Amino acid sequence: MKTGIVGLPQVGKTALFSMLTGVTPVAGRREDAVGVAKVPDDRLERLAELYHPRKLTHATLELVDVASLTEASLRDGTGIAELRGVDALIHVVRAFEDPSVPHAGGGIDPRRDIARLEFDLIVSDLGQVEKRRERVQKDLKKQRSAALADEAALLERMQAQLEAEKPLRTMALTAAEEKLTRGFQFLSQKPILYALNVGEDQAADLAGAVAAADLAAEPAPKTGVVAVCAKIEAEIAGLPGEEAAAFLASYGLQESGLTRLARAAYQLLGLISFFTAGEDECRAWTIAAGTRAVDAAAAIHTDLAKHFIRAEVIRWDELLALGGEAAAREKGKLRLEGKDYIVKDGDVMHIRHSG
Ligand SMILES: Nc1nc2c(ncn2[C@@H]2O[C@H](COP(=O)(O)OP(=O)(O)OP(=O)(O)O)[C@@H](O)[C@H]2O)c(=O)[nH]1
Ligand SMILES: [Mg+2]
Repeated sequence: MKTGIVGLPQVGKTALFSMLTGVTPVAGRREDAVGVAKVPDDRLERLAELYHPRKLTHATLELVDVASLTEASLRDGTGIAELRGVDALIHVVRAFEDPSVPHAGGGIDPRRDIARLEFDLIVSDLGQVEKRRERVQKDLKKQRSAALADEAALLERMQAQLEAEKPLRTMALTAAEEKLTRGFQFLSQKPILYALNVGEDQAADLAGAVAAADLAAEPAPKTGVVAVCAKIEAEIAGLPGEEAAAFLASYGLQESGLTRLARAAYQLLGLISFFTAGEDECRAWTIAAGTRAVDAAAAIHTDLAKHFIRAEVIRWDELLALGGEAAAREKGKLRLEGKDYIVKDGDVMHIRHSG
């Protein structure tokens, strides 16, 4: 999953990116910085304690810190266009007070900043819709086709939505329409996670910070909110697990920002994790909620799907409670599921195959 970090200048985008990925982009760079964050997963760690695997593989979240996102490029739209290829956006919104760090809009006002960036997404999409509409109308004059007429009608609705300054993500689309729009990679259609970058003084009460920013009530479709303190995350970045936990606790935090951010992103995108576990490797796999066992097997390896016989399935905590696969099998607790079984978050699966 690829997510793009957006936001107004000097809100902590790069700080957050570095903390999540461990990558420090060169100052003044021209290229986008791309990094991979390991998705923290306590369940996977616990499975690893049971198996002592040679290899432990977490799920990952790919992040892009867009270099061209400046005050000027936001104005002319060029910075924003870089983001078309991502699955979701993380909008870093400034909530921390610091007179030494200039703030584009003046004082702290998350709602204003969100509206402002949303407007840039909308303008960028509107340009695309208008261009495509012209093209389709020209083609329709040459040759009437049902597909083109459908597209023209949809584009007209989209244009009206955008002209009313509403993002495309709130528009109700049929599955067919959704598919039709996919190729355009519209920005205001992408799910968006607002990452409220709070000051250290607000860290102990993140829910309070979200409420204070007026972001708690009535979440819009395909949006999510998570509060993080980039400053604190920076301090724990390189610390061993226990020290990091103690440091977080000293601020009244139970989990790292990455843990909360990853959870919010999974929820927003409708993603879940299942595990494969053994002495060789314990590993977390990311799939869409509602995925069938045979398709989950394909996420591991296409051959596994092709030669799929059955999946042996047990919930991660049941497996731990029983003390391992052998005991689970003996007690008949390993369920045998077929291709159409809908994989659940936290399932540990072993795919039996004939390949
Ligand atoms: N006090 C405080 N300062 C922060 C926090 N997060 C970031 N900063 C500071 O804000 C400044 C801007 O941070 P960046 O991460 O460079 O922000 P950015 O959004 O990438 O900025 P541009 O790429 O220039 O638009 C830096 O001096 C950071 O140290 C925070 O949580 N608290
Ligand atoms: Mg930056």
